[in-house]
Amino acid sequence: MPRKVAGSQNRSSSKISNQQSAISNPLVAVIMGSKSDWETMRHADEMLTEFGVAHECHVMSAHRTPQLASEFSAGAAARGLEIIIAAAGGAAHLAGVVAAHTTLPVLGVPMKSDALNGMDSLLATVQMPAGIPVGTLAIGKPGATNAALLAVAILANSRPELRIKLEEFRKRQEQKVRAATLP
Ligand code: AIR
Repeated sequence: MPRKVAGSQNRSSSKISNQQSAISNPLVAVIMGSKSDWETMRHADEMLTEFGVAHECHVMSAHRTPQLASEFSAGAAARGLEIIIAAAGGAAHLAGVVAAHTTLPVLGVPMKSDALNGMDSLLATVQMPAGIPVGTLAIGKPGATNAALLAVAILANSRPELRIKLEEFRKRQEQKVRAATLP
């Protein structure tokens, strides 16, 4: 399976590859329906890396690799994963299918699509039937970034060091906005 594994101690330098790194206990999986989603989803990868959260990235599709998607999500909790970030575009069913196979929190990121600018992805991801939730983020890069930040916030509930990092991140962000000057 195309994959990339990263963690606080040893970050794989490859983008999406078949290599495995020494990190054996990822807490977050970032999965996406196509390699073409990587340009957007690398922002989730980068944010998780910034916070030192061990994570892995894979390509899998609810439609093109349905068995892989269901096996991956059904086995995710047993492997120690705590959160799955799932991105797809168009008929974006990946997050919903994954959520159907696991009780782990699933954060959905709708990809911007050529045909409908991501509205199709957004509606396909967000409109889940009651009983199987997908926490849906914004379309595209803001959604990718915020999915990682939300994953950090969830993990921080039981990891005080992550809570401190998150508070520091917010402070730096606020300082940047306060210091902004207009031309
Ligand atoms: N996709 C892949 N399998 C099912 C879906 N919905 C999505 C991908 C990508 C879009 O289809 O997540 O956003 C286009 O994929 P590709 O591979 O044609 O570039």
